[in-house]
Amino acid sequence: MDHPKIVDVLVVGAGFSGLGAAIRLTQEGFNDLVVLERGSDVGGTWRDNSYPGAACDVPSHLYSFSFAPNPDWSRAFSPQGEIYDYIRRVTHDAGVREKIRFGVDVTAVEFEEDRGRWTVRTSEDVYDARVVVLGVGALCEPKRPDIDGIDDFDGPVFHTARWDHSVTLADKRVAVIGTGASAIQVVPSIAPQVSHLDVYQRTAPWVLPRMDRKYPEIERAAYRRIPGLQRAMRALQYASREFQVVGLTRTRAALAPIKALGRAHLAMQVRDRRLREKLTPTFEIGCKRILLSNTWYPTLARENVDVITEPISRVTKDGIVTSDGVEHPSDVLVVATGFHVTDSPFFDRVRGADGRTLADRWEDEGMEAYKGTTVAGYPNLFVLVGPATGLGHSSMIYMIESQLNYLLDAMRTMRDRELQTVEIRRAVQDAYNRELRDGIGDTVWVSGCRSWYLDAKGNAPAVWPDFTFAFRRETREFDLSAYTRTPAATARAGQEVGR
Ligand code: N01
Repeated sequence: MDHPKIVDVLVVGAGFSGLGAAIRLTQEGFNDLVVLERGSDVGGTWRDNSYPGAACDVPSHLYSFSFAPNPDWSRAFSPQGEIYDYIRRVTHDAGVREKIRFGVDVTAVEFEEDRGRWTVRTSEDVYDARVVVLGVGALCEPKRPDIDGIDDFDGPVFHTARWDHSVTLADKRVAVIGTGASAIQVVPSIAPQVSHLDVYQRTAPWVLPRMDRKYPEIERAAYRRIPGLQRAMRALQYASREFQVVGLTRTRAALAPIKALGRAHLAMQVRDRRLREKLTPTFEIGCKRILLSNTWYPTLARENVDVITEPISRVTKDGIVTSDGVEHPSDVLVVATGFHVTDSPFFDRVRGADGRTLADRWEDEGMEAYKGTTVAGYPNLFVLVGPATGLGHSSMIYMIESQLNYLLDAMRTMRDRELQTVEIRRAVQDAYNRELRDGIGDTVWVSGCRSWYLDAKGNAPAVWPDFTFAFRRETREFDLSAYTRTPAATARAGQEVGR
């Protein structure tokens, strides 16, 4: 075997989180860094989710890096292509593209305790790294539904996050399974071209009006020219979103106006009583991500669209059979069934100091980390978009930037104190998570719905249960006293300090 490539920091993934890490680290002088990306371009989820209608449901000025504002967003909610272009431009402008190795699949990330370093195996080379930053994202591994017969379907079957652009939908009978954030963007976009569309709904989502608008040139010019204006707009968007946290985590009554808006939106857009009943949510608003669309309900009321609420029994080669025995013929099957979040296959590839994978650890003990970022038993590993960082109401980029502050301060601390490794103390991590769990019991996310925030045991380890500024505050500085550490000079002997 060839000698491993030695690198100080290895980042896995070139989506928002991995790129953010690469940019901030190189800006701070941590230049001995490589980013491994399995795809052929940057962009992560914004590269992969190219389905018709893909767009962001967080306002553009907020859904961007604070260090790379874009006055040229074309509208309040950016379409996927514009966000993808933004990520590519930011990568280029920051000069980090040359740090990225594309088409490299990371197959194993293993900590070697005697050396205090990580061995990272890939489809190409082996790397030997001091620090590993996981930027693989939470919504990156499509979850295909486990439905009897689905592999025997005669026509194309694809997930929204792996849209097959070679398939023509015009004049076809199409089935879409799922009614989450992806489905409600796809369905209105394809309904006008297909001959018939069946939408399989297991749970009716809460859908609110989408306050989207084009930004006229004069407004964009103002963002370019008036100092602080764009920042003020971002702050306004942030504050209006953050207000929801009161209802989501503390006072359910604060959700009442949002709920009333959702009910009114449905009543105004769907005249047919039977359809309206089907589309009326039966769970607490906010328990699943609140969806935004002005076109979802009118599309479901179209002549060529049926909403099917009978559970799916099986897929045949010609279509879908529901529990009432009816076979619904289809030419194309689109699965909009979400992602492996708490059970991402990538966790199987990461082995800590005791040889256990993150997948095993998190399956047995729950998906837990410290401040969403570091994990006991996995020294010098920084997980971006890790446990308890997920949001439904605001921008994940805000959470990522908070984690980057923590990462950067950890790197500076290790450099200044000449440390080889830092590892969160188990007791500190446990206490931190006990507090999180105590807080989550009162939140809306555990009020009885099914969502990607929850794990198989019904706990909600993926979601941040507080104001996002509270997370920003707790990740501002790296708290070295919570960590055991090994000094650089003695790492090879496995000596520890700070216990
Ligand atoms: O996935 P989901 P998504 N049989 O998990 C249904 C982000 N996002 O891709 O509700 C039948 O939300 C499932 O039914 P139920 C955003 O964070 C952001 O839509 O579990 N149905 C549900 O309806 C979002 O939260 C944007 O009963 C099955 C759907 O499939 C996250 O991605 C845009 C089924 C899955 O919904 C995921 O959204 C798009 C089965 N076997 C996505 N299995 C932005 O704008 C699952 N379902 C930023």
